[in-house]
Amino acid sequence: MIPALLLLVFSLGAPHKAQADENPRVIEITAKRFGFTPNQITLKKGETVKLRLTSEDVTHGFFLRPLKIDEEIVPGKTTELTLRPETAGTFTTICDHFCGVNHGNMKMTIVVE
Ligand SMILES: [Cu+2]
Repeated sequence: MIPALLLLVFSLGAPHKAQADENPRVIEITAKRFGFTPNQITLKKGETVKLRLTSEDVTHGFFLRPLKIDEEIVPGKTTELTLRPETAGTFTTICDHFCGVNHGNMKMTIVVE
């Protein structure tokens, strides 16, 4: 009786997980000279998230080699990117599109735990 019940719980659990991946958590990120808002986000390892990037002024970059992110954020346009980090750690995305004098300080932290 108990194993059958467990089986039922597991089979109900599975579609739930698939559904979560189809409707991932959406995180809005705004770029503006010379920073990102929010400037730190925390993700769970293996979690699918959708980042929605917009710019409030000029074109910025959003680059992070370890997570294979290489996007351009163009004013008036929303750049969407789906991410599923498989490695825990603290990562720093940079703006790799020259946007002004403090361009080199334009960074955002992604924590994967
Ligand atoms: Cu920039």
